[in-house]
Amino acid sequence: MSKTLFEKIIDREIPGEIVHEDTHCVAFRDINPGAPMHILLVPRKPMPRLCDATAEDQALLGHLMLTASKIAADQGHGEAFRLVVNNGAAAGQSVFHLHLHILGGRPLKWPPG
Ligand code: DGP
Repeated sequence: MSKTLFEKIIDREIPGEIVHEDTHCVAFRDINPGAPMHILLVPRKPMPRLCDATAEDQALLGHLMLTASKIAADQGHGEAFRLVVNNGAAAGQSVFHLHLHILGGRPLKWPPG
């Protein structure tokens, strides 16, 4: 199977401004930021959508949440940030490799559009 765009960033085949990496995940700045802090956190394990995760992925998903919080803090926005997972095209997902959007650095309205 061909690599997803995000696997290519993880593997340094295409450029990405990486802000964090560990054995389970990689984080890099969104190419089209919707906020002063807009980082994408992706698991190294390719998984198209959150709804494709299984019980086997429980620890990985927990790791992503904790890592997202740490990244927000490292970026100076640990007290006010938003995590977004778009699941499926109708929910706005355009890259089918699970990713958490980490947004912050400006007031964020609710609900999102
Ligand atoms: P989503 O719509 O939830 O699947 O989010 C995909 C995000 O990926 C979107 O906010 C824009 C971002 N993106 C698309 N192509 C690239 C790229 O080549 N590099 C980076 N850093 N981000 C990208």
